Amino acid sequence: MVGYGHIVALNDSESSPVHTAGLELQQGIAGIFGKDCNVSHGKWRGASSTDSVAVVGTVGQFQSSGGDIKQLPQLEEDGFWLEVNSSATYILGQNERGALYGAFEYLSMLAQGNMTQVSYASNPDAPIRWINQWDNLQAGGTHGSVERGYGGPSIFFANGSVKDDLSRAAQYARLLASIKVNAVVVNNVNANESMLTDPIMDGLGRIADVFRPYGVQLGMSLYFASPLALGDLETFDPLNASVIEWWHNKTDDIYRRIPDFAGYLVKANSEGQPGPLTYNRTLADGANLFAKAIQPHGGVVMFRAFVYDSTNLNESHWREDRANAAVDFFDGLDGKFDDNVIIQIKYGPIDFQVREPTSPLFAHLQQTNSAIELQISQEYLGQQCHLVYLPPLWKTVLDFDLRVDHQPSLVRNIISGDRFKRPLGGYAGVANVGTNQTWLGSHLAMSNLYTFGRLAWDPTTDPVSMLLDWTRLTFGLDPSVLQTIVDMSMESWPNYENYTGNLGIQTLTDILYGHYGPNPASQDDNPWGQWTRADADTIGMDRTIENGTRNAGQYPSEVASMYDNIDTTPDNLLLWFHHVPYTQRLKSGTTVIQHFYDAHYNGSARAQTYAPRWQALEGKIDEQRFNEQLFRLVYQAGHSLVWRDAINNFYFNKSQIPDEAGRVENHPYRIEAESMELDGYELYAVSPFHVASNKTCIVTSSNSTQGTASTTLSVDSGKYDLAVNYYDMAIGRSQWELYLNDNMVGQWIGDSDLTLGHAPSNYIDGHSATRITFKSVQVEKGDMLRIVGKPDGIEPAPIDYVSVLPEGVVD
Ligand code: GCW
Repeated sequence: MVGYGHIVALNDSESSPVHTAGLELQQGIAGIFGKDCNVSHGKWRGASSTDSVAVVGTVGQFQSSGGDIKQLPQLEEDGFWLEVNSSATYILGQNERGALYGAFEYLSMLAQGNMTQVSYASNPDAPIRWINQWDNLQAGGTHGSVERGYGGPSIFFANGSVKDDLSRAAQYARLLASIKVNAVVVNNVNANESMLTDPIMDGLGRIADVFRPYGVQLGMSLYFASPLALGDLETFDPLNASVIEWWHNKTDDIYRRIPDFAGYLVKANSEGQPGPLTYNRTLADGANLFAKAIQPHGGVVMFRAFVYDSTNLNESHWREDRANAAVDFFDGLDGKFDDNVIIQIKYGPIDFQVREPTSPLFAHLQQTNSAIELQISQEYLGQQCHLVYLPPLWKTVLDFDLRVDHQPSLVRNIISGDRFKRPLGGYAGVANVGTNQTWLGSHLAMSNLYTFGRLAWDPTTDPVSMLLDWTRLTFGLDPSVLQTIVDMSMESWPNYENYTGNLGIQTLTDILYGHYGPNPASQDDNPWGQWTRADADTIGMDRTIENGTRNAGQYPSEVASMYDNIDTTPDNLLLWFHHVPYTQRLKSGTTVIQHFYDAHYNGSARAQTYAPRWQALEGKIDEQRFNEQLFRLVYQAGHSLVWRDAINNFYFNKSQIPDEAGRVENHPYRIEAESMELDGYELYAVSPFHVASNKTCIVTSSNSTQGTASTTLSVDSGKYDLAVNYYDMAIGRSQWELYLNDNMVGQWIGDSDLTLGHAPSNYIDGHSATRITFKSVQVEKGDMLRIVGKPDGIEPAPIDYVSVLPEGVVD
């Protein structure tokens, strides 16, 4: 082990990342080894001291202190040199931020028990490694404090202002510096002109101040029509001279407060946001307006490619396709953007679905900088209530070869700037953390934030090795903990895909409300364009060139012909590119519909194994995290069954093709609530129908009186798991009690808003549908099972069914 008498940080200014690095090393070494080291800030007087020493600073600071490292290679911006030898450790950044990154990397080695001697340079693959937060100035409204955030309210804003206490913001910057993220856009892309008022800009200045010691820069989302909305001008036409001057002045105002301001993020002409098209100007005119204002200050403009018309798309037009929007809207604009503009492109052509092909736009921007937008916040992927480890999904896009001009053209090499020799590019991760202690609302979800940073630095990093690092740093070195978390995480995304939307049909969640639980019908017959075109006989989007939307033709020719031809389209994107009968055979030999059924049964069965596997770690993980994560995994097991049955029922209902294995709509262990004897409960037809077993649940007859549902059990005497499927709405805390004869088996409350920290729905639907299981209950033949439900507020203690499950059976 390398010992430390002394840490030297080569900058004594408290806001400098090198100063921070000194303190982090001191704190980290104390935490890991229980050893106190002194830190001196400022100059280093050479290695003459007999004490072992760790020196951290920039290469420039080191050299001007008389230091010399022989083999030091040229470092890139934010890069660092890390050398650990028997007498000293040298952590030298190309800039101060790089030095801090090196310090964190070194601590990460030590914390994982890696005490080896090393000497290497590490450089980022891309300069843009940004986090986007979709934070609103105030809670309320349709999307609350953080749009698509599942970790509580904003750490930056409350009640229309920047918070007074920014200690969490500082902690966030620390966390992000440790994963080499260099900027955060703090407000929602659905932006608000108030961001540009003096009080808010002053507040942003305070956020930037707490970010600065960690080398994290602040960025801001802009509302395109701000000059008009703030009442300063009567237009927001990007070519109007007063508009141009207005933005220059505002930009100067920002830089006066925040000299190291990172740049702007712009969502224009999309989902109700105004933009240059309003004035028949091009998207490039719009982007360059900001680019020119910010260029003298050294800032950049992240201009989103997520531009589409969510009001006029019409499914009755066979060739219409939202997936075409980005390439269509940016058509003819390559080369027209200023050099400090970066086009920020979501990984797929639609919207963060469980599986999408790579966005074809990456291939079209060859004289324009581009960045990929990944979503850490699991909007369409279980919202942090389901375990879904995302890097395997992200890698399907980052490693995809678009074969531009028949040359290797991996997406990660396009966004790094290498493939088309662009000066800028990189990664934007939509994180949406909140005030929840866990940041994202779930302990295991944090691996997605960690690995986002790792991939943005080096996209060739292997998903398993990053996960191992994260797990060691988060839960320690116990081999069984490592194995379990890695195994569960690595299977989690394919599994989630299995029990949600298969074969490229998209997640099949409710796209009109919540984006969480199942609602396949919501995809179609509306202008949002996330269509499946499912009817009684067929399903899938025909995106072929001759007969379909021609979307396949947006890809370079090698990729285009692969997707255009059903025989060469991979099964997992079959329904993305082709419209086929349910009886279409996959390469595996099974039919589309049977694959749906099988995948949903297999995926949800696999999800049942998570909680027991986690439970086997009891005592090896601290109690709080153990219990909180266990709760989520049990919840996920229940909700995966809701998904399974909803999707299978829906497509069985449409196609009338039975499951070859006879499982769909055949549930011998279930007792439907509506078939029980009811007192104070009445039947309720659930919408969408497929999120209730037998389409129906029961609700109390009034909001204030309790109901009872009872039935005599005819099963043989023995031990059973008693599972109750019910609905836990966001508003209301109903209470339920389950009895066998007069003995209470258990009671529970509809409080998932508290326990999950996230209330997915105000209704009885696929978001609120959930399950509680009482394990191993002794049942005698002829026992009377009784559920008493007490409504609360608008929540009428709804119950769907009870399953009386022999040991080992889940249904
Ligand atoms: O994924 C969709 C989300 C919107 C989001 C939009 C976008 C911030 O449902 O909530 O708006 O994409 O990325 O702009």
